[in-house]
Amino acid sequence: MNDYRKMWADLGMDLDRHDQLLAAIPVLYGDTYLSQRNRPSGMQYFDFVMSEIHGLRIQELVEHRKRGGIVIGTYCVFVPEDLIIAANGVCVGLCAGAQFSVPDGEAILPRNTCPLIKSSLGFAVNGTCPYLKASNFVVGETTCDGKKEMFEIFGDVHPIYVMEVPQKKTAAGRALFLDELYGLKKRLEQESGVEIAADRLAEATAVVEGKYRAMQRLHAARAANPAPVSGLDALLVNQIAFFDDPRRFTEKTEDLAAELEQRTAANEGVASADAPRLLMSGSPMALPNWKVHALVERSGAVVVGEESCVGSRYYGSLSQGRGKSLEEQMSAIADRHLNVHCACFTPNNERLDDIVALARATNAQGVIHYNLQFCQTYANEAVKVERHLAKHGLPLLRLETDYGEEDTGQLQTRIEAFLETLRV
Ligand code: BJ8
Repeated sequence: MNDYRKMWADLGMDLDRHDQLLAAIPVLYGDTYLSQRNRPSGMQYFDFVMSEIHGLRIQELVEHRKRGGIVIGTYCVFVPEDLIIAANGVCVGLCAGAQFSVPDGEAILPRNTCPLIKSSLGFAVNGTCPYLKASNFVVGETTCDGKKEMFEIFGDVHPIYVMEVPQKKTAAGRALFLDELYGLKKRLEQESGVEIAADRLAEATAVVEGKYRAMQRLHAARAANPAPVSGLDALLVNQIAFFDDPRRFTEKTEDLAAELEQRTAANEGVASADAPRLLMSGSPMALPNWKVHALVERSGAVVVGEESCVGSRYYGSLSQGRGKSLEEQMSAIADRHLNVHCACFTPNNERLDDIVALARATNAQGVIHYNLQFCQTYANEAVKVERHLAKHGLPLLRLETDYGEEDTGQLQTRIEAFLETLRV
């Protein structure tokens, strides 16, 4: 790796704490990723991205800002990337999946808060997230109560703009969301000095949806048996999608998907054809949260899909019938995002159908409902998920965990017991 210390210092980072973080990542990555066998060669690019996660990509962001562009941080798939790109912006999903920053979050927030929220705030205050430091401002959202309250505290540390996301999929909810998108558009135009005109937005949407299409192709390739790629590797691609250059990411993901299709044609896979196949569903797994995928795959099963915002909820929906005018495009973007079936909505029965459809399409034999500890929205919705999957004859294992390692033995035991029931 090049020496980026001057860049990090110029960004105002805490270099000593950051050294601790950087020392931990390669060990975790090596143990989790590089120990896997028979990985597709297309994963080399994503390994490279990880090796430069706080280096080369941050340098690109810094240079983009020097050229007059803006960098916007986000925590939720309800923030449309194409609006940001159309304002000469780069959209980066921010660090929120590491135990490293949880104690910093817990120094401020109650401990019985979702780890994603504690990790986000922890990174904001501990000076170790260069993506946040490189950003002009962050766009937060009113999806869940814990997040929206945290964003008020976050605003003391870094500029933040909070957009409202409705809780019901009604005409009034849609009108509110569309109005919020116009508010965000105006804020982005103020920051960048760039007018988001119809032609700029159309081009940006083509870039973003090109990325979603590539991810859909990768997703489709995972339906093959034997699985041509591990769930861990596919999860990593889904995580990197949030901060990599979208055009480069699309090209590399298409290459990877093509390689997986060739593997399938040659009947080649990373697991045996009789390995249990599982769909993961529930709270998002932000980088570097690989915990449950790793436990599942070390137990001899393979994860074949993620019904998650770091998964199908992110790339599953494309804008439909997009017209040329700005108004038509904004409307189509609103509809694309309201098609994300997050548990913050009530009712949210579409998600129940999505899980069954995804399990069928990926040839999964069972579903793991993954819940971040203290994430009430997904925990309570899991009751309906359980009833719905039972009606469809799909076995379900509900897990609740945080980013720590204390419960891995217990989780492993429960996962292995679940896999036994699938094998008989
Ligand atoms: S669209 S899932 S990314 S809000 S922060 S709800 S884990 S308690 S992240 Fe999300 Fe947008 Fe919905 Fe997706 Fe639970 Fe934690 Fe809240 Fe969370």
